[in-house]
Amino acid sequence: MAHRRVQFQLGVVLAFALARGFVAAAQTADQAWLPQHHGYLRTEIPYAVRALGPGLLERSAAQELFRGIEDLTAASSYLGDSNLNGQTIVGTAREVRTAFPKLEIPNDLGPDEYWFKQTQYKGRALLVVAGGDERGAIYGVFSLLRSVYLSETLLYAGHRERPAMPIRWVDEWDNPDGIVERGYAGRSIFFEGGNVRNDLAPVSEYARLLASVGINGVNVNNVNAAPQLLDADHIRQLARIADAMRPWGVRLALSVDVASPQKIGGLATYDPLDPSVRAWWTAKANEIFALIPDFAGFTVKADSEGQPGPASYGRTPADAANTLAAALEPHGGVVLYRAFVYNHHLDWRDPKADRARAAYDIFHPLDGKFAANVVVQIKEGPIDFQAEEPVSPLFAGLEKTNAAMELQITQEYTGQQRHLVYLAPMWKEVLDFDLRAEGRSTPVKEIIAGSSFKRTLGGMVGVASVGRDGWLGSPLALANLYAFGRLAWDPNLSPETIATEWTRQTVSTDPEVVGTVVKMLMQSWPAYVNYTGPLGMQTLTDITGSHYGPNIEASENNGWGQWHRADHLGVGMDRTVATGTGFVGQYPPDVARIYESLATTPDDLLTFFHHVPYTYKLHDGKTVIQYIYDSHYEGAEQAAELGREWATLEGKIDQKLYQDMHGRLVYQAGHAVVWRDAIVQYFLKLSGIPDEMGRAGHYPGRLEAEDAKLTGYKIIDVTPWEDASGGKAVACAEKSCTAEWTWHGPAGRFNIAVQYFDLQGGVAKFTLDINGHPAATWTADATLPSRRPNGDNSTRYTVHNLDLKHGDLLRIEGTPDCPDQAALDYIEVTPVPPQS
Ligand code: GCW
Repeated sequence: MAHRRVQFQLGVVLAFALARGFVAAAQTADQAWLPQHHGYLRTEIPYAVRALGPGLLERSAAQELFRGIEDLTAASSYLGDSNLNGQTIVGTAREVRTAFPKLEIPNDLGPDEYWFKQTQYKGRALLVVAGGDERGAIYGVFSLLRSVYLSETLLYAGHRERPAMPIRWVDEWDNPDGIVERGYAGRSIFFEGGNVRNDLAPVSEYARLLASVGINGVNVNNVNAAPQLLDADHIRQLARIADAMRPWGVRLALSVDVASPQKIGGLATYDPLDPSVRAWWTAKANEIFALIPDFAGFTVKADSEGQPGPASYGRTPADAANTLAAALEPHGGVVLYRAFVYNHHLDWRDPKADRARAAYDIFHPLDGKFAANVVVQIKEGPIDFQAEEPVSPLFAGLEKTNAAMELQITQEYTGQQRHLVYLAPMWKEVLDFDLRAEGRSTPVKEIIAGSSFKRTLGGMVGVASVGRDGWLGSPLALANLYAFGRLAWDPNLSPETIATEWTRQTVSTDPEVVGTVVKMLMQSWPAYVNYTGPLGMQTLTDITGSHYGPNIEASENNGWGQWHRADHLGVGMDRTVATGTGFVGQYPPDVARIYESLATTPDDLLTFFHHVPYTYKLHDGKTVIQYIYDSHYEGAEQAAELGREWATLEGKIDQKLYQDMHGRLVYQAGHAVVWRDAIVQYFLKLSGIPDEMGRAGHYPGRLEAEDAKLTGYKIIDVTPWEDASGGKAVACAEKSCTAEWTWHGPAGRFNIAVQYFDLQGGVAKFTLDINGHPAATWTADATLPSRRPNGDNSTRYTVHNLDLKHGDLLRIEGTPDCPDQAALDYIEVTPVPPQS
């Protein structure tokens, strides 16, 4: 009998595995962190797995558990084991109690909560996974597998967990045409050509991946919402997405344009207080829920960056949110209304104007006016997902309103997945930050979980913007998606613990490998802050364009308000109450006191709160300008170190993974030098204060392209000037061009780094030759932002171990591929250290 059951179960699994094999050609959850076929453990888990109830979610839970056991134990060689006498069951707590009345199980499991334990029942082994509801059963299964895989000893002791907060969503900024806003991993997994894609297998896999870390909702479309998604035909299409995610307990949510009643409904108005508008939303919600009964709700971006909003009618965000909320309420849906509302036409000449103030100024006065099923979704910082910002004061400014924290998993301002930046340490700082509302301890994690102000709703929303290219493009960037889910489940986990869990599941269990990868992950965010914009200056990037390479003045003299106010004497924005914009006064007094005073403001946020001269001394006595120089040299060195650490893993990890990340880290080290040089030379020129260490403005071994003997190449000014060494480069408008230098240094062995601009839209070719002998040939085939040479696309290619002697001719030949003009900035000749 037992034997037959196993055979049956294996049949189910086999069918499932075959289906997965089909998916595997495309994109599967296993590519991220779910273990596959490790054959890692000889576990004592009874093999006969069954779900107690008939529900869809429980079926997924049971299948996942069986599949996991098979993976973990290399099942085929394990069938004869006596453990087959026992059984493993998955169900809701209620079902477990009915099936095993004598079993002691917790009687108070809440929604999404789980408990698992391996015990004996009537003399046979019994492993129970019980959920407070079906979703809890799924989470229990993933947690059980993870703990077995990570060799945690939870199985026999019994283990119970519940999520810290009810809303654990990801937002995708996908447009119906298949383009993902701020996505760096290819096209949408949801949409193409204006419609939902036919093949939703990757969507199911994504839901499975999300469920494995407890994420329970996905908002599938861009917050700059396309209104047509709410027409009848598209709602039918969207129902297919909901169907694909439902088996994993992941609910669908949608971004809506508040002007939809007018844009697609044919009404003359979208005034949220107009009865016809309210009726329209009610009918629309009914239509959605008829096809998607577990629809999660709406996300709203209104009166922000050109999106229509209630302000057009003199109405408030609460008016708009409550109209939508009333339509969703009878069905159990929620409204996530984004606090990212600000005027992007600010007057930059006004010293009191301050974008950072906007969210609090607009939403705090509305506290208490939002319906019970509205959640105000607040970006973690007051500006916009910068590499470093203070915590938004609005978390403390809404005591009678549900709040969720929005953060970005996709690395818009943090290297766009081309740079390794593990963001969990930054998120953790925000979660742990104690805002001291009402003069008591109110860390952000407790506010958004609802406990600080006794709210029942709240949570975390991560903008993931995944795509078809390995979910996030870079394999190590997936640690961010994993960390988001884990922190939303339990914000008390440490970033290091999470990184360790992820690495062990994804890369290797070899302690040496784990140690190296975790170290790299933990170093990566501080490194990025160092080379992009320290002391609270925000990411010093092209804020009106790519948000990627260095462009220091892009933030200034425009209405977007991401100002750092650098001039020839100093840098920073005075946001104090006494003399500045008053932003500091939005924090509760205990925190405001710290930021109001220069003496107590932490160095890493100094210029966010204060305008200081370059000669101002930080807490350790170093001047601001010297810190700018030092941190950039240190940051670039830290980026190079990441690559060196990864190099120690060759042969110890999957070769494909090794190669993929190796290429990315080499690129990152080169781009960190671009960042370093841009910011250092900019502030050197602006301040006129030399670097005590003598590095700024001096580049040993660097031979500028504009100083070379040029054939065909013409000298160009690069914009912004700081993105090229000395502000100049050369570009080729001929079939091919050359730049030639004579080596005047000593004889020896050298590395030659070639700094060129890899423009979009063409694949230029480069050759380096020495005395007419080719030393290296490569193509500029990366996909980087911008079609003009600048810091977005300035790229470094290094040729190693070349023997040079005095008088040698070093020549670069560039072959353009329109519009890529094989532009060149410099070459840099560095002696190879004797030991290598
Ligand atoms: O960070 C900015 C992004 C926009 C985005 C906006 C927002 C979806 O540059 O691409 O728009 O934030 O969060 O609404």
